Amino acid sequence: MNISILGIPMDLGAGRRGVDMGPSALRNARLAAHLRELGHSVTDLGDVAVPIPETLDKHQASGLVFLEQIQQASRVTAQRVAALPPDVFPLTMGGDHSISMGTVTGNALRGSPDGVRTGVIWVDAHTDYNTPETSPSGNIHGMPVAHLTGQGDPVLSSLGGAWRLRPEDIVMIGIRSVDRMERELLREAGIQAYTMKDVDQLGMSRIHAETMERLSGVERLHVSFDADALDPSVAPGVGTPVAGGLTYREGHLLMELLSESGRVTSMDIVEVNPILDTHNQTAEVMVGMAASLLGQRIL
Ligand code: HAR
Ligand code: MN
Ligand code: MN
Ligand code: MN
Repeated sequence: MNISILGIPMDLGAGRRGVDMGPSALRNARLAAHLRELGHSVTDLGDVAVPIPETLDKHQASGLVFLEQIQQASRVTAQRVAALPPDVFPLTMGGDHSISMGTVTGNALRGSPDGVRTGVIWVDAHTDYNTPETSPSGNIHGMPVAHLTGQGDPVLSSLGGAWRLRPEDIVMIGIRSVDRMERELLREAGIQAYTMKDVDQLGMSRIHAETMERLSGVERLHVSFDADALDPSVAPGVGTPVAGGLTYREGHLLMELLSESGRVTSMDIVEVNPILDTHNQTAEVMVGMAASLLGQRIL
């Protein structure tokens, strides 16, 4: 397979600095080399330009933190991804989770200006379904799924023109932190979310099977993997750790089963924060997750 790696060193959507160094940490963990060992042809496209927060005025007219800069970087990200040839597997690296507004949109628009039906598997401790009205923090990395489905601020929800991610084409896995009003919005939209209770009770194998069944009608399938889905003991280098997350093996099993399905067409790795990490452990773990999704087998 032809894999294109693209970094989006964005931390404007998060409440603390450091995830802008995620792409460097993942490159340092030899992401491309690991994928080449699996037989893939890998091209590193470098990084999208993202402004440095200290150079910006935090409080803008819109009220949303760094709205204009995030919109601009998301637009460029979507264009870069949409321009990739259809046979390429885009592997996009954050950065905070706001980058997925651009990556998912770009993947849906690849080779088709109106966008094609795209499913999203959102692996995360959080549902990232706040709107500017419901967000307790104002941080845009808590809002990308809402914007992809056409809600929230029109500046962000119109990135893909008329294309929208359908709520029934989203499956969330690993969930254990949801804000009160965000929960209401999720219920109204009917989004399928597997909490950690579901992971404990059903097991990852059954969750994978149900996910594939639910997303059987989509043409493309994007995996958006937030490192904080994993337990903080496995992935300590994240800005918003939440106890009780996916084990190392639950993460790998999901990636291995998705790989076997042969249906995944793109992936994000987001929220790796090297400042909070120990010896780049979290980037190393996430490189392993990408390798499992892209064909690494134990035997
Ligand atoms: N729900 C909280 C908020 O909206 C925190 C969510 C953002 N944290 C993430 N995203 N890492 O997954 O502010
Ligand atoms: Mn290694
Ligand atoms: Mn997230
Ligand atoms: Mn998260």
